[in-house]
Amino acid sequence: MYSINPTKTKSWKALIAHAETSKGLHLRDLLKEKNRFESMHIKVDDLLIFDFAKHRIDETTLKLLEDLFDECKVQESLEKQFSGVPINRTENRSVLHTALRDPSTDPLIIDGKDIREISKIELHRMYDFAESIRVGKIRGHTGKIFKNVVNIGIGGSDLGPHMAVEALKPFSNRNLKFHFVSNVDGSDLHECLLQIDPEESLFIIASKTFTTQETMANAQVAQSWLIQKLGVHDCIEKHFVAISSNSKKVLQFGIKKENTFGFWDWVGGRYSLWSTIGMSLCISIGSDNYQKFLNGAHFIDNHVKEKPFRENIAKIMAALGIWYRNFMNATTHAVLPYDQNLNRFPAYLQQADMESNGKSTDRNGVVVNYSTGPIIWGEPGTNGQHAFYQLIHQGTELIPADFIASVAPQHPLYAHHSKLLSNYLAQTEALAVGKPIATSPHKEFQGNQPTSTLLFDRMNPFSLGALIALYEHKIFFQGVVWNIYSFDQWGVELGKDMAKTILPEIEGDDSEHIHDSSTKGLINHIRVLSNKTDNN
Ligand code: G6Q
Repeated sequence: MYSINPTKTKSWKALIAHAETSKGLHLRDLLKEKNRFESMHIKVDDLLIFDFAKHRIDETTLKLLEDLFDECKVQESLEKQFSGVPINRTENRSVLHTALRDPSTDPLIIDGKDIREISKIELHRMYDFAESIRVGKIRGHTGKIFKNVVNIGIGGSDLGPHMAVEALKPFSNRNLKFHFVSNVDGSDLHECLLQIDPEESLFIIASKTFTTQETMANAQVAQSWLIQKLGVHDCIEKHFVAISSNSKKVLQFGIKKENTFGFWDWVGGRYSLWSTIGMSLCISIGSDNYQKFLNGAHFIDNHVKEKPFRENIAKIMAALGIWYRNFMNATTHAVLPYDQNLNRFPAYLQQADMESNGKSTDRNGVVVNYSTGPIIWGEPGTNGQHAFYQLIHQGTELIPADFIASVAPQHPLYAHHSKLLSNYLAQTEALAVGKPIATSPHKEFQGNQPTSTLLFDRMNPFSLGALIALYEHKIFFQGVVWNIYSFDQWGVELGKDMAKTILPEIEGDDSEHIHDSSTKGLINHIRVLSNKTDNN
């Protein structure tokens, strides 16, 4: 990968100067410009419209951001990613989740193997398995049809499938109930096991490494619970499936080869929804719909590869994020789906974005002297309107926000949908133009809060695939400009290691460990209280 310090580029310096002169811009005035909407929206077939007219930008801003992308070699980097160059340098891996959704059969060789061929074989195994579960061909140990699917996984092995199963509920097999257990807080698994009948439950153990503490702890307890409930060890064969790249560990755990679905190092955890990690989604919506989901993402892959900057939604999204983060000092970015079924989307994006671009060391190993990824947060509208929108409207922060909705509802309550959409549009208008004159200063709205509008024709497997892919590419483009490695996640390691040291101490090991005074005090407190509880 290239290593270009963005602050050294001509366009970065020009953007700093331009930001100074843009300080006086107000959306109320910008939106009065002739043809503003016409020149600042992108319509993609019958899929979606992306409106970026409600941003504190003008033609100069867009031109300078485009120059920045050119100087930072964004397009060249994208081509490297697609061609399999190991752009995840700190782990020496290619980044090819895009290949999973590409129907092409042209060989793409990574580590001596044609990954297009091997991934298609694995995806087809998943389709067959998912269909057999859906029609009741594969059943539990006592011959009962599965009614519960429990995905045990965490992080990238949970957030994607969980979000997508929720988002596509209207396309799901309603005879099946889906549960997602991720947390090592025992309540997560315990509450799930209370709800399900062991004879009718399929467990999917989703873990790329098959060593993750939380997932392994939950999988082991689920396994013992099932054996105890069904009375025979053999029941595991019928009720447990593994999704992993570590076949050795899966076998050791006791899951048979036929029930193991693989994926590979060139698919990062938080980008793995397109692989067999999507098993729960595939069972929920069926393999035809799952393929439409992949097609939607592939459609966007082509869009971002082919479209020039001004017609490229992911590039504009990325550029706007950089404009606010680096030149207007915005620290957060809100993602606000006006779609209840997308209620897990902000949480999913938090991982995708913050684990990818929450870095402060550049590609040369040097600490950066500019801001990188913002804090991503959000909740579905209209709920958020009755909670945190107050701060966006009248607080002191600049908070760019993405408003996501669909013209067609996913339910038959049409009057509700008109109400939802009127709120959706009213909020972006109110945030932009505000209300500068009111009967009291407390009732004034300054406006000038920027928003992007992503309005889909309808939410379905294809459009969900497209939506996710847009954000994936946005994240990648920003990482290129910020000159960071977006596909590693070393920041999650330290706490994990320390937890391993603290575990035996909490459990009563008396050997001396070095901790800061606060942590030591808290460990002692837990030990004292746990002893008291044990003695009662
Ligand atoms: C994602 C991360 C991380 C990972 C989880 C689960 O990009 O790598 O969130 O997905 O730690 O890991 P396993 O799938 O190996 O259990």
